[in-house]
Amino acid sequence: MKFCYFKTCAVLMMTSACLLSMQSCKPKTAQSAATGDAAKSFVAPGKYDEFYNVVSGGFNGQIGIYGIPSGRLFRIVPVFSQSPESGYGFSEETKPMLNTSHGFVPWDDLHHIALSQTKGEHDGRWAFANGNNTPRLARIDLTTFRTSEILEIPNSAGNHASPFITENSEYIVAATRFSVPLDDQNGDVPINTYKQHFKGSISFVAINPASGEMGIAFQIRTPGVNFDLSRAGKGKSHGWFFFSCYNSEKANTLLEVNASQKDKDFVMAVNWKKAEEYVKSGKAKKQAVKYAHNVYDEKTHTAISTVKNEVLVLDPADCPGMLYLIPCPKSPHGTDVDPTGEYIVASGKLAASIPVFSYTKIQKAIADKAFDGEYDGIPVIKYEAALHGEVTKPGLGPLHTEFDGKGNAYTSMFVSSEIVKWSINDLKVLDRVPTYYSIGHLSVPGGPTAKPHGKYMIAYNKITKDRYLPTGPELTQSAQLYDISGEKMKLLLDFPTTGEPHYAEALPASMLKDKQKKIFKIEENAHAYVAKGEGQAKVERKGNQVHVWMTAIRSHLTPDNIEGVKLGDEVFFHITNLEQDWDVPHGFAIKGANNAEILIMPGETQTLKWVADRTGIFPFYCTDFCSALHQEMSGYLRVSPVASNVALHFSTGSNKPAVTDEGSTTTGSPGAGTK
Ligand code: RUQ
Ligand code: CUA
Repeated sequence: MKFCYFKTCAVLMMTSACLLSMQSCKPKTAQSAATGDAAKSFVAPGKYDEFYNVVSGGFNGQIGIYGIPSGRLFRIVPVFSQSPESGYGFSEETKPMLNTSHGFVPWDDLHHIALSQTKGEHDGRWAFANGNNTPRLARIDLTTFRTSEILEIPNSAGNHASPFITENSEYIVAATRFSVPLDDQNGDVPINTYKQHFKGSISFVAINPASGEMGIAFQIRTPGVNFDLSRAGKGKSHGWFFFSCYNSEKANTLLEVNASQKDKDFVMAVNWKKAEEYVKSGKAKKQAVKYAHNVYDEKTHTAISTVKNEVLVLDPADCPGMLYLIPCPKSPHGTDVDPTGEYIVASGKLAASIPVFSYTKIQKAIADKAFDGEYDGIPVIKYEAALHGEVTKPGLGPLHTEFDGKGNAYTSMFVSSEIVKWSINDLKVLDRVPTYYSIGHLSVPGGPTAKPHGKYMIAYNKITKDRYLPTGPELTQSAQLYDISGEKMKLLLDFPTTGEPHYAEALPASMLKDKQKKIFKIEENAHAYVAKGEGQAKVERKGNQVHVWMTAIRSHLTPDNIEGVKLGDEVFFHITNLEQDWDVPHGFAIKGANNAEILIMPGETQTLKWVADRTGIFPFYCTDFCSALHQEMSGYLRVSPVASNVALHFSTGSNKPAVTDEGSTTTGSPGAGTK
């Protein structure tokens, strides 16, 4: 379990008390889903769900795709972690996806999902996600549910306020959780010189509207605070971003105490249209950095990793009117913008109320210069001047807010384990339901867009104690589904999730269901080692490397007998799946492979590297049960001593005559040969 961070002792004690004895935190109105309501989440066998739910896997670095309302898990999409299911990060073609300026990083921590938007609404093209630990952003193609691109973020550490998307997918942002010395500075400084040397940064990553490709347009250098979360403005507030930040004390040790000295931290309002103008007028300075940009090409079926070495950086000192700070009580965590773009909800984890800011008032305050001084040269807007109002006594530990498009907001309460529904207009609490337990994020389908799809709400909880059959020291992670179509919220379903769910976004099944890619066309396969038919299967030696152009089709591999590999050879199995039918992958594994196996989709080529570490016979086989004769889909590779004179030979379907003299081999069937 991971928790969000609390800073006053009072709440810390309260929280740990709750953690030690969940009973005391269990809402008094504890209920289980009533039978009548449970039927609403029942999707009959053979029927489809109404929504695709794209859910972060947290520390597993993956994304889970679930159906709503059933809660059924359809797919795990590997993003920042190697996948023992698909071979992502294991095959030679996908390894470059996990390349960074620190080298190959096989596992990261993924928190937030952003679905692409057009005119403020979901457009069903891409999902974006953040890699927290080694700062990166990923783009997932929603026609293949595969990771297409990963972009590393320089000048960052703990990429938490990320990714958040603008209403036409112009940008996604990535703000650093940890301020650190900049990448081009000598970072070898005493940690307690934080106030002098540590800086924050916000990256604006532009999205190519046609291809979706990401590129860092510019970064904004900020004071050395910790950024937590963000949302883009929309509608009237389009052109702005709102970031929550804490540790305005700039503490570098024992943050739970030292970063809670001040009564208020900030929401940072960024006028990114203005920032664009400053970039255009040449105000941005070039900074030398190093970051990886990895792109997967669907035609070559191969990822290429490029290391880039420059970013454009804006310094707020040169850019008046670009940044403003709004005081916000007690360690703001979520900041969320309502569907109209007028209201900005900032949830102070330790605050007794939820402040709701008004975009119109913020603009007026800026025009009137209703400032309360400056923080590191950035104007601080007067709290009251920006405030629409406060939701009073909402519950304990407000974290995140989503909207239903009907004027209602739903806020998760970590400490009091509940969701509170309130009215944006008059800020009155309308309803509350318990969650089991310690809810983090919540999500309404389309909740962060201008047009929420509504109907359901899903809670993502940090604790599941006593909700499921126990499984050793670690209990399952879980989500809960609520019906929000009526006045009162109703619990419908508990469903376990893979990894720790943080944020999620759901969109109607109709947006994706009929545009799924079924196969990769074999005639379009431009892989460097493709074999487009069994006649192109071959084996070639290049020094101590042996390349095998292998094909897979129900139910044999070609070639399936390979001899003449020598001890110490590096063998590259380039396997092309010749199938052109939906959902007929073939797998490949060979005894002793250090990276175990790969899975190849119809029309695709993927490569498994294997080193001959001893002499002998090594069986290989298809690992995906593909037909009645799947168990027959196999073959043998022979490894001989370095000094042996066994010639390189391959065949399928023909037995070579057994040879007593190791030198005299003959060719086998058509398509077989001696090299
Ligand atoms: S955070 S539980 Cu990593 Cu999105 Cu709020
Ligand atoms: Cu191919 Cu089993």
